[in-house]
Amino acid sequence: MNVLITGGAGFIGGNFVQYMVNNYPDYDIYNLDLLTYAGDLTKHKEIEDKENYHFIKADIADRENILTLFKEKKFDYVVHFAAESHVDRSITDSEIFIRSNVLGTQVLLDASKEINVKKFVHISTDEVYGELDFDPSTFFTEETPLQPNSPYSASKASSDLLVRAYHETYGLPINITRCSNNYGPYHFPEKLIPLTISRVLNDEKVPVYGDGKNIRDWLHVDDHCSAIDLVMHKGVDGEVYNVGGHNEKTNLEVVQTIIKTLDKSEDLIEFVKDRLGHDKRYAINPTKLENLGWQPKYDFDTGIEQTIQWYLDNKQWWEKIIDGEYRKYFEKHY
Ligand code: NAD
Ligand code: TDX
Repeated sequence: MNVLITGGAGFIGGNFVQYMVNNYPDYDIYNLDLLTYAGDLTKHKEIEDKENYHFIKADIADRENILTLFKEKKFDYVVHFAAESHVDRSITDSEIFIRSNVLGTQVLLDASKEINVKKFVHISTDEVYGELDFDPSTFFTEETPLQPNSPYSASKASSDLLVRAYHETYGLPINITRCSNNYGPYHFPEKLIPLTISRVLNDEKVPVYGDGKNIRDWLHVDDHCSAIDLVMHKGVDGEVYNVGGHNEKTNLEVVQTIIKTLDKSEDLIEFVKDRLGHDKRYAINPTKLENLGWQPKYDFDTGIEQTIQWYLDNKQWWEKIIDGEYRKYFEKHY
């Protein structure tokens, strides 16, 4: 079985590559990644010598190269993570989001259609549904209309619609997963949780947008990986599956939890200008996926504690990142 994982040098794709290499020794796992600012291969030190792991440096939007590669490798499964993923960057400049997220997905769909893949799993996000208000009885279901609010989520919704269209028009066997916010090892420190951990550990101020009351629904990345494994093997062709573990927290609660766990002072919190078009609340109803047989393993308290410990144990990974190009981005952005 040849499995192509795009974006496997990034956060979630990277965790999924390791999950697949370790759990499916009989599958050949191909990690295809352009190695943008968000991609790095040092995370794969423990699997890079395994016989079933292969890396290909390529741009998903490079049509000729991708079509040739698919004909050569005859992938059975495509699990598509590669994307520009940071909302704030899309607000500053959305051009690369359209190229990688929309055009890149279209190229992969064309290539998958040419070689009749068994399944194309498109990794999407709850952000395509827009925002919920603060009524805790409301959730995103698979039937919630798409109402993306940021250039990032609009690019993801566009790619979701292309994936759907390739199923309707050409009968391509697809699934779309829409997951809530992930956290866990190798999360790039521009995102709220790793940004907070790394800055608190360095006694630096943590920027909280607006009043900090916006709500996100957090899922440990390992639980996302097991959900994708299930959808890839058991998902009904053409279906969308929402992924989430009922872990709603305000941003302020998340930041306070990290500060408390690290035994630091809340004086590190700095309320800053709100994100433009900042979505109020995300919350997932995962019943459809649970009916397929999925259950998350982590509760937030255990997951966040283990994640904080991971950042303490793996300082060399994130220190290298925050000392490079990223520091320039951070200083310009805040
Ligand atoms: P990430 O930014 O950490 O990683 C993205 C990876 O894609 C990087 O390795 C990058 O080099 C690669 N990439 C970008 N453009 C590429 C291109 N043109 N060709 C080849 N590779 C390219 O992202 P992430 O947080 O791991 O998110 C992965 C996917 O999951 C994305 O599609 C995102 O929309 C989706 N998602 C993320 C979350 C979350 O909380 N992070 C939640 C739901 C869904
Ligand atoms: O410095 C910050 N301060 C702050 O208050 C940052 C970076 C974020 N925030 C807030 C904005 C959000 O309400 O924290 C919340 C989480 O922000 P991000 O970590 O940027 O994630 P979010 O915008 O929710 O999007 C994430 O989840 C869905 C991923 O980055 C997306 O790729 C995924 O689709």
